[in-house]
Amino acid sequence: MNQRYSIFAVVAIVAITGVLFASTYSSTSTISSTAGIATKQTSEVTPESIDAVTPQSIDSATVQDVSKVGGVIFKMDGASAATQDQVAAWKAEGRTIHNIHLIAQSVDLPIPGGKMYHGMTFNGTVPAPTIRVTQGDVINITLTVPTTETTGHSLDMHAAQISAVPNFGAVMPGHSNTYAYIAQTPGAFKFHCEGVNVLGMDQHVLSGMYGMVIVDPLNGYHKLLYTTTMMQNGKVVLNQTLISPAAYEFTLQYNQLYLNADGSYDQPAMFLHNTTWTVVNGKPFGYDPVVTKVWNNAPSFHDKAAPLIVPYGQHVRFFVVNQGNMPVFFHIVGAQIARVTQGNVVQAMGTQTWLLGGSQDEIDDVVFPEAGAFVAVNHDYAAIFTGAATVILTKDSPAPNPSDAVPPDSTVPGTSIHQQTFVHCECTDAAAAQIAAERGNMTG
Ligand SMILES: [Cu+2]
Repeated sequence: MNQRYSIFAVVAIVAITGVLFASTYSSTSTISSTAGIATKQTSEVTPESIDAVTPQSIDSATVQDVSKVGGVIFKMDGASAATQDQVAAWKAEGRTIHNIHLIAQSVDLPIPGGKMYHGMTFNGTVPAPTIRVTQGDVINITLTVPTTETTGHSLDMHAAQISAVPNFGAVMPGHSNTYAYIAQTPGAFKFHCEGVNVLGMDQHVLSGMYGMVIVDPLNGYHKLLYTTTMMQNGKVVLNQTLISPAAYEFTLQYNQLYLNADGSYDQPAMFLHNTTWTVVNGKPFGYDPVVTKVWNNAPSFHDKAAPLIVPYGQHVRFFVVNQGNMPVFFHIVGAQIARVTQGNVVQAMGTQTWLLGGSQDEIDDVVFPEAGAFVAVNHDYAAIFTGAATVILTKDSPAPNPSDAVPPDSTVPGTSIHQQTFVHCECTDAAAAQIAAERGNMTG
C-alpha cells in the first residue's frame, strides 16, 4: 500500500470515528421499555456532547490531518490516461475530436454591494465555458495551471467514464494535464476542480471552478408531446400536438457562495449550509434587473443584470445542473415543465417542480403559454432570497440573450435555434473580451 494512502486512511478513520462515534454513539445501548418497545438509552451521551460534535470540529480534525499528507494520494498500478495515440486512432476511425484547453485562474470577481470575492475559475469566467459535443464524440481536454497560481488544481468531468486516477489528479503550478475520453452518454454533465487530490475541493468548486458538458443524443432530441385541451362539439377534449425538437436553449447552473466579510471562502459556513449568496451561472440575481436591482451599480457592462427573453408558444430547452451542495427545487413561476429528461431517460411530463441533488442534471422542455414575465427559481425560500431568481420575459419575437445563459449551438441538425447574444458573465474583463471575440454578434 502506498505510504501516503495508508497515512491518510489511518488519520481519516481515527479522526472520523473518534469525532463522530466515540463522542456520540458508541456508548448507546438498546433496552426495552416497560411497554415492550425498544428505546435508546445512554449513560454518556448528552445534548451537550452531541452539540460538541460540530461540523467545524470534523473539519479541523480531518482536513488538517489530510493536509499534512498533501491530500488523498492513491497509487493504482495499471491506471493510465488515454494517450494521444489513442486520440489519433479515434480520429482515424471517424470520431469527432474536441480539443479543449482550460486554464486555472484565481481572480477577484464582483458580488452585489460593490464588493469582490476571491474567485477560482477556469478561463477567467464562472461557470467555465460550456462544452457541447455529440454522443460518441471524443473530448480531449487539457488543464493548465500557470505558475502564477498559489495552489494546484484538477479536473473531474462527470461526462467521462475513465479511471479517476491519474486523470483527475492534482496539476501543480507550472504544469498541465491532458486526458481524453469518448462521451458515451447523453446529458448535461457537471465538471469541476477536485482541488489538490480532493484537498480544498469544496473551496475550489464553491469559489467558481465548475462548468457543464452538454452531450447531445446521437440521434437528436425527441419531439415534444404537448397537451392542452380544446372544445369539440360542446365537449372538452385533449389537444395533443408534437413540437419539433428545435428549441431556444439555455443553461442554468446553480451554486452557492460561502464568504467571509473580506470575500474569502468561509468553510464553517459551508458545513452549516449557511449561504451568503445563491448563484445562477455564477451570479446572484444576475438575470433579475427588476426586483432587487443589486447589479445597478456594477462596474462592468457584463455584470449588469439582464433577463432571458424568449418567444411565447415556442419550444424552449433548459439544461440545468446543480453545481452546489444544496438541493435545487427547479420551478418556473407561472409555467410548468412539459418534459423532464435526465441523461437520456424521460423522467416526467407536465410537472411543476423537479428536484436536483448535488451534481444532478435535468433537461427541461418548456412552452411558455403567453406573453408576460415568468421566473425560474430554486423553490427554496432561502435560495430565492439569496439569488436564485431568473426573470424570463416572453414576447412575440426573439431577442438577444445573455451570453452566459446560451450554450453553443448543437451540431445535431434541428436541435438548436440559433440565438443572438450579448456579453454577460461573472468574469474578468479579459474573459469578457474573449467571449465577445468568439461569439461575435454581440450587442451589449
Ligand atoms: Cu482548483
